[in-house]
Amino acid sequence: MASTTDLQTYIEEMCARIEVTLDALLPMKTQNPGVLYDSMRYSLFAGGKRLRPVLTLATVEALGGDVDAALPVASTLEMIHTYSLIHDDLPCMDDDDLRRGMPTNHKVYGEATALLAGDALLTHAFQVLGTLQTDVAAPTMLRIIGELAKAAGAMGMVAGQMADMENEGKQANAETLAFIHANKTGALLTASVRIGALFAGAQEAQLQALTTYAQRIGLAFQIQDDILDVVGETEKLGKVVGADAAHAKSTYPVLYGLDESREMVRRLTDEAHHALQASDLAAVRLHQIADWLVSRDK
Ligand code: GRG
Repeated sequence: MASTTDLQTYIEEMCARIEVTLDALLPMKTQNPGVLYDSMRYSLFAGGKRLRPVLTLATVEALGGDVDAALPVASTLEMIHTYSLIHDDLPCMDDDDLRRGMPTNHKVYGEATALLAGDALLTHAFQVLGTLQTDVAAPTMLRIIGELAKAAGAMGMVAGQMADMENEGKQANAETLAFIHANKTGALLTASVRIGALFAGAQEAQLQALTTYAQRIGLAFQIQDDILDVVGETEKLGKVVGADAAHAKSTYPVLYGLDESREMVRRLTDEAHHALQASDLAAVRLHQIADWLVSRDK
């Protein structure tokens, strides 16, 4: 069985292939208007973890599918993720100046260009899927396109973002918080796995098991992110930040406390492992990714 050290190498190798694919899928840097393509590429190549496409490719691999052929499909997940971050940082949303330690897109290119770069990345993902030359049957590609649209739009990420905004400045209840996380972050992560599964021709039972895996790691990832936020804030302020929270936003640590949140992360990760075990898939990488996501410290 591959070790965790191997996982780092695996992720680096997958990321390198994803970079090359993204670069090839966005060749328009020489086209007009250049500033739009510069702005799209600025955020797309700004050092993200590439978690979503890595999940897609690891799922394809677990099912014995063609990882090379899946690269363009996996890359569309990163385009949509990048669009969501550009828009999320805009003054009308989170109004952030920095992302991954660099000036946000609108700080470099201005609000209007950042808005359009996000729109263009979202649309480009569907252009890539709709024009892809592939051996995968057309009905399956249509299902993949539908999955991605559902996860990104008003039945997924956009709904989660909207609910999050509606609850700004107040603590959401458990049900609302679960809705926000399942949609804002969970939907695209789940789609990353499901799309890999569909591309590789998963049986319905395998698809169900992989969906459960993805939902559990999606929520664990988000709770871990909230925990890291609280811990980071505590370190910054040099004191313990309690349930009153340094943030006026809804999070698991604020609602449940740090200890219970950590316990939830453990439980969800266990459930993710069990879902894979029950499905009889040789999914070493997916197991490792589940552990990596919740052991990360940034
Ligand atoms: C604007 C429609 C619209 C949606 C925005 C995903 C999202 C919704 C906002 C991102 C804001 C945020 C901090 C969400 C929490 C989930 C999260 C940790 C996202 C960052 O994902 P990573 O860690 O990012 O995969 P990298 O930088 O590695 O690409």
